[in-house]
Amino acid sequence: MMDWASWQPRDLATLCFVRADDRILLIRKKRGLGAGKINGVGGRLERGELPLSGILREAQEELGITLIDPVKRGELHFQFLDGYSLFCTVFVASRFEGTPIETEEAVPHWFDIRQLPFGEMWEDDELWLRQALEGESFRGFFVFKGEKMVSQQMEWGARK
Ligand code: 6U4
Repeated sequence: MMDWASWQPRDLATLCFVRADDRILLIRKKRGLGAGKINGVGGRLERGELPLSGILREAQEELGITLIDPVKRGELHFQFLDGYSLFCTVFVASRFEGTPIETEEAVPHWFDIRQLPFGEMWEDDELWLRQALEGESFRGFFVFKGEKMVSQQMEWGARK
């Protein structure tokens, strides 16, 4: 069993899911952790960087867009059985400036909110992404063996 109370992540990261009406902007990640998968825009924080600054930078670097209204919705705790660990702050946004472009890191794709591509996403996303898009707050605690989720625990906060 994991002792999450004393858990310390190796890295800090962010994710942002941009929702525009019934569509959501996702990326196919070209490199790094989860390369090939579809996910929100995001990545690891630089040393000393705050989550909000990090997600603004990643949206610029990965897609060439400027997020206008990212709001924090959740916190994800990932322990990998090889020893790696990652804490991720999840944002939802509804406005941005610019046009999403393919970069060296990502290819942008719009999806209908009723047809999210869970089969191509990290396994935990199906446990919280719909709720996050509806404005719920959450914390998730996950153990992964490689790309396979081997345990999960969710905590829910107030609906906006
Ligand atoms: P580099 O290659 O250093 O630019 P960077 O974009 O900083 O990479 P990277 O690629 O290591 O970060 O990936 C971290 C990203 O992966 C974060 O946005 C969170 C995401 N991520 C990792 N495990 C995840 C999981 N189980 N579920 C999920 N996102 C996950 O939804």
